[in-house]
Amino acid sequence: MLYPQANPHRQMLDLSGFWDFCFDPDETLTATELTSAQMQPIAVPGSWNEQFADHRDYTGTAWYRTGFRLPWGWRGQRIYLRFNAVSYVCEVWLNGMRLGAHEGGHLPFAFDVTDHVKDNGNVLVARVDGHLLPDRVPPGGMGAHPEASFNRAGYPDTTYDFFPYTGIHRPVILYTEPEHAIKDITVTTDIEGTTGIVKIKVTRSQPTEGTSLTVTLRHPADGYRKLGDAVIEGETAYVAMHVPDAHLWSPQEPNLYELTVGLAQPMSVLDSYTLQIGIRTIAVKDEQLLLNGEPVKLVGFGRHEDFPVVGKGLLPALIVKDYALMDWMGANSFRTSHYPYSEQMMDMADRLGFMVIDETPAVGLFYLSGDDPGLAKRNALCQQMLREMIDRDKNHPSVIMWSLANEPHSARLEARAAYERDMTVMDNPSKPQAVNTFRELAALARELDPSRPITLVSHEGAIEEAFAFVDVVCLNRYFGWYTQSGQIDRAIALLEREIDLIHEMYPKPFILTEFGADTLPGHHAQPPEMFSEEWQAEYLVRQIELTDAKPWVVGQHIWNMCDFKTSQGTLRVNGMNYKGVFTRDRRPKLAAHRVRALWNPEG
Ligand code: GCB
Repeated sequence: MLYPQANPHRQMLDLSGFWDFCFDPDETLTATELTSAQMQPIAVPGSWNEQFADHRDYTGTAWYRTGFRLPWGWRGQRIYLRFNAVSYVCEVWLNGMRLGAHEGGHLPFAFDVTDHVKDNGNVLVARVDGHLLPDRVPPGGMGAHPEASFNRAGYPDTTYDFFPYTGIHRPVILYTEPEHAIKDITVTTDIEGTTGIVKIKVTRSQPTEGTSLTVTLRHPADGYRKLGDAVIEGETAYVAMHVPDAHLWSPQEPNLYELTVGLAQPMSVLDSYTLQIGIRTIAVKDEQLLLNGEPVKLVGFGRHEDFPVVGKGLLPALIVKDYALMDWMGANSFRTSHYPYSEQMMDMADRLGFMVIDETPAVGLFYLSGDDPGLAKRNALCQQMLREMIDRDKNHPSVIMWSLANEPHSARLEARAAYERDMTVMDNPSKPQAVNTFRELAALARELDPSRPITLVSHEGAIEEAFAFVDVVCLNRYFGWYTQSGQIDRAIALLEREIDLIHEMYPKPFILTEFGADTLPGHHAQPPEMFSEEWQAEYLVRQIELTDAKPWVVGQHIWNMCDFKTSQGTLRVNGMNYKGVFTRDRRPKLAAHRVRALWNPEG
């Protein structure tokens, strides 16, 4: 799905702004009977939980409404309405006509509204349902179920550790496409010597006699310009271009080329679309991750889309700020924990040269021993979301890996108990349902995109047998925090023993995708003590030093870049996770300076 753009053949109108809004806890309202008296203003994009203090913890149903007029010149085009992300189920009506619904909070969906849109006075209504339920992804509503939440039930009742912000979180865009349109572009790149090979697949709306496709590749810095010839088969066209002395994309030099695809008839251009692309390769060889054929090591963070007042709403200034802070730290990468981030964030990663592990919203997945009525639907949603994520993000050079899930509860209960006794995974196989889920997801990811490695981020407590299906082993570990609290030496010894064992079982590149400690800004202790800035700094530095010493560890991502909001519970003071090396308002803690000295010594 191509992002809407304005050019001589396409137009777009961002409907962000103030919409009308009302809560519907009893689910009695209907799309056509909403009255202005019921409604209050809300900002789109933005989470409702932060805008209305009396509904902070509300994750039920609510209604959004706005109006628009069709801009001049749009008639005669195909017109679409695109929601960039709505959490969680969104059902949409235009002028009283139901357009459809979409499930899943972090990926875009669009409707063809050509036949429903009026020149004047359109009424757009969206019903948003944020219920936390066992058959949703991510799931919720499992209370303290020992197989789903490890007894860490919080309020609101999630199976994951971030606040379940709800609402229209990213822009809503009305856009046009011409009748003969470029529907999709897929770019893959390769390198032969100093020549870049760019393979482009274009899908168009309809095969039409006498139309031709042109592809232009341009490097703005050196005036390089090349035209490619397309081989057209029905709706699909293929172009392969050889770029001599290619400017490769890398974190050090995030070179981007401008790719323009044009669809034309002899006397007129019918459509065109421009995309920024990067020429690079990404591969796993032996125990290394290779970018452009060279081993690369990821340093950076797990993060969240989270900020006061907007919640999970898109905030462009925050994107710029966060990249600046990551750059200051010497980070070169991050994981979109635990859901795909905004398209604006991904564009900026391409431009600024950050390597991204792109993760689906499959966090907190569980597999019940007894009857598990939600499992089939969760699995189907995981597949849908993986498809939608790859479809959305496949052309970003910054995306170097797909992550199928974060911390599925794959361990059998007795295995978890055994793990807690001796802190090794050796004799504790995964639940077969988990293995099946990831066998299928891994196969699907490879079918959809054979060009990128895949991974799965595992929880403690079991041998993650699904590591057999992925290219890179990712683990989150909190020795010294949730277990062996306060004992850094012992934590380091256990961490080393466990990652060595797992590496023996799965000799693949390894990334420590989470390690961290809650830290109250301004709390100091000598000698260091948990929750103090000194403790966090020492804890992180020791784990960085440990993993630096292992050649097969190709990445270290601190949990978390910034403090972030969570559900309330005994483990979360103020309803916050304080593991950030920056505060929620982006001020560095002591650890930021200490880690920066390791990651960015010359900075
Ligand atoms: C984890 C989760 C992450 C949590 C973190 C923590 O393993 O992946 O979502 O926030 O632990 O702080 O407990």
